[in-house]
Amino acid sequence: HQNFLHQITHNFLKQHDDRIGLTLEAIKDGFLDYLFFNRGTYPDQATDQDIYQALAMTIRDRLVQRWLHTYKKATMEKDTRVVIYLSAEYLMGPQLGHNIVNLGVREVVEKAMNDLGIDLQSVLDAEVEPGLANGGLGNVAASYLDGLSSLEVPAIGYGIRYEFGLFRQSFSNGWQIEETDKWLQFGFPWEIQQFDRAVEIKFGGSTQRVKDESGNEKVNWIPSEEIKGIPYDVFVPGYKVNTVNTLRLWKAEAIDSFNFQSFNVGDYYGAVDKKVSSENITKVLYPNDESIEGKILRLKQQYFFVSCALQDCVNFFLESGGNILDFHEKFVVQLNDTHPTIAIPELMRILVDEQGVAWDEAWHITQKTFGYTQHTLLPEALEKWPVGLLGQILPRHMEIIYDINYKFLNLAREHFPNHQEIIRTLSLIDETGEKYVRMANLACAGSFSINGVANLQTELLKSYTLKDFYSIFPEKFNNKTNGIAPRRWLMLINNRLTQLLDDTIGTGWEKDLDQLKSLEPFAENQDFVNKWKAVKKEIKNDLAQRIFEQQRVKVDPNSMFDILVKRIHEYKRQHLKVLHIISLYRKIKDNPNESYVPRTFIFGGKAAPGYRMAKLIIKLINSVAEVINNDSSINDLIKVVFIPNYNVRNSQWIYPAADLSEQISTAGKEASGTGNMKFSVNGALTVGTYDGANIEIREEVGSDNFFLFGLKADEVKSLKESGYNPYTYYQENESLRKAIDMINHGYFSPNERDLFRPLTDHLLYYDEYMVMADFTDYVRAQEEAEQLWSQSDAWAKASILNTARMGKFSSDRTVREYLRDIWKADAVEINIKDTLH
Ligand code: 4GP
Repeated sequence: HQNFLHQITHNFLKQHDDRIGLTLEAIKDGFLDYLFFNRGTYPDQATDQDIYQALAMTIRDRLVQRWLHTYKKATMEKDTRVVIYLSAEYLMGPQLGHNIVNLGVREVVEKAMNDLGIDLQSVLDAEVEPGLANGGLGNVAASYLDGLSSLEVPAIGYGIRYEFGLFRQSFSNGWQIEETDKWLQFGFPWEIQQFDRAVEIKFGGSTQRVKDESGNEKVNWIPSEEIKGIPYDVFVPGYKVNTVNTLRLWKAEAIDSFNFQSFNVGDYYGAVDKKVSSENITKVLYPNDESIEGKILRLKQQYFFVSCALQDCVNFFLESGGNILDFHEKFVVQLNDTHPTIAIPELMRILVDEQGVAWDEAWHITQKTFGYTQHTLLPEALEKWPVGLLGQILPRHMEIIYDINYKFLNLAREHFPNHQEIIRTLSLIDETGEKYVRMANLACAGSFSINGVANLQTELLKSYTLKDFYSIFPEKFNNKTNGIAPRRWLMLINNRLTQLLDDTIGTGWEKDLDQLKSLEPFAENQDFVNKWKAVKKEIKNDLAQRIFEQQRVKVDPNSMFDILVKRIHEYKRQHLKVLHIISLYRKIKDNPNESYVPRTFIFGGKAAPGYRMAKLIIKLINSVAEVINNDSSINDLIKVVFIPNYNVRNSQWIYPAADLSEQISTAGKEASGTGNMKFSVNGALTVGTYDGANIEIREEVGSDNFFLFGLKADEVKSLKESGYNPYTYYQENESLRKAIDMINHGYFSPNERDLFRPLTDHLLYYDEYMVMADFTDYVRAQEEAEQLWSQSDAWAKASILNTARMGKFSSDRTVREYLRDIWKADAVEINIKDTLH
């Protein structure tokens, strides 16, 4: 009967090809159909949102069959290995344009819209993006899913369907204001709810030792709270292949949303209370990119989604006839930083308590299942949870962690006999004061692979952060330098450059970014150089126009667009950039008759709402912008713009327009960076420190095409150890002193002179991130950039070489390395002509 129904569906699809067809007519018909029957409107009366939703549904139709085939024919099949990606964050970006590009129908869709008198770009602009991430690690999670699909490898990403994503940022009087991100307000057309795959999640209570039928001891967990996880599947299509993988995001719901006992006694609010508190778990993304210690809700979020994910994997593996002892053959589970680490004791619990697997065997399976990616070098970002809190929310997991720790420390003692101090640092439990569970230690003990995200960071992990783990398990450590998806970060966002590339070197580079190499000889071709400059100019015009529409600030597209966009954080040193701008401004004012390179400084980025210094930096940038942009005496030579609400959508206008990319973190602090790659592949030159992936970018593009400055990681360390005194730099460098004095004298805050004191005092007397020490060399690098800029052909050539030499940083390369060294999963070609059963 089931086969019969499948057959009917397939016959139906063949006859009614218009739901899956990629022809101009099919797409136009589909679109008009949705507009009328689904949105209830005529084309001439449709709002932007109607048009967006109708086109989204039309494109989604084209994904469903491919997705279903991938899921049923590849993922669920017992004998294919599936990559499972666990991440608390996914920065998916706007979906419509991306899915159109990956389906390979950009031109057809553009034409279909044109025929109907609609501008595709304005449709794309109507999308509200799912901002389910803080930044970096969510961005790579999304890129790697895209890469897995493009390489036709079956994969599932698991995460949380936050009702509210990362807050929206606006400015009031220069200060950051946070507003709720209601991204689901108009509905999200790219997901399918899967009620029948809901699972139950337990919290709290206690454990009990009981004997099973055969007299073996077993542990029962008697929870005090149970809720339901409902999955929503988001399509992840590969580029011009049939593979459409699944991003399965979980929403928390109450099991019993209505408590009738309370209701009967007239307590209506009490009755819905439980529903509200259960659903709170997936209400909002924590807006911090560092760890959020001690927040019960955050721990519940983490456990909620990993338990949903592992239960789901176990369920469909057993449904398809798998043997639980082969779990690690079927799945490899990548932990995206420490946030999903509770998956390790959770898998142990499922195997031992629910599936009756013996402890040692379960540990063997667990250790063969997990790989761990570490994304940070900031010690404060290494997550830890108070033992009391973890034990209260997850009592069974706390026992399991202690058991793991006991065995793990026995092993560690064999490596380090009589090294009590090392054993203490290796322990999964921090016992130096209040007891904590160290999630990074748990991840290292429970995974077969531990990787950093750029060479330098991996080396620093091995020699400092995870040094003792490295001496016990050197074979587990490996590096996977990050990459970015060329489809989104070049093709989609930079149509103009894409056209020029296609016309010059042909297509094919989007799947094999190394092909951009063949652009190199064109750097010597004057005709091409002129075209390159013309394209850049048009792109900068677009951004200039957007800036004017949004902020009423006129910027000159002929000026150097010097851009710093990323989270606001002291280690990323936006304040170093501000000091440079102020010193330049001072110089122009003091010497108005000299000649200067006209420059536009563009900022973007959000500060964690509780991070006061970062918020003060935002206020400073806006205040400096206010003064400079309104000072007619400098003849518009420099302008400063802070684009509010930096997100994927806004960034898509920014990266292609950059001349100079600012990657100026204190060396040894930025694990990798991926913005640096997005800029460079779009032809920006980098001014950067010897940090993270900057080092590898410079290696690739050549030191002539990169402006390096600043202390190296070991120099930062030794300067700190030898007693760093930032005040001496203030005394010795006049332009630095003048810049700081201007801030301190209230030049940028006339009504509140001391407003920025906390910032300047910190710089003068503490300066953890060595802004003062790097200032002089930073200004030197900026002057070098200005010199090259003055020879516009030489600059264009360096810009071309940046794009041409970025092949290494395709996320396809990174994903291939993960597949080769860690995941060991194969491609499975999807044939949508096959019948499904
Ligand atoms: C970020 C790192 O700060 C950044 O250097 C890296 O490029 C990115 O991960 C991706 O690997 N870390 C986070 C975080 O986003 O929350 O720790």
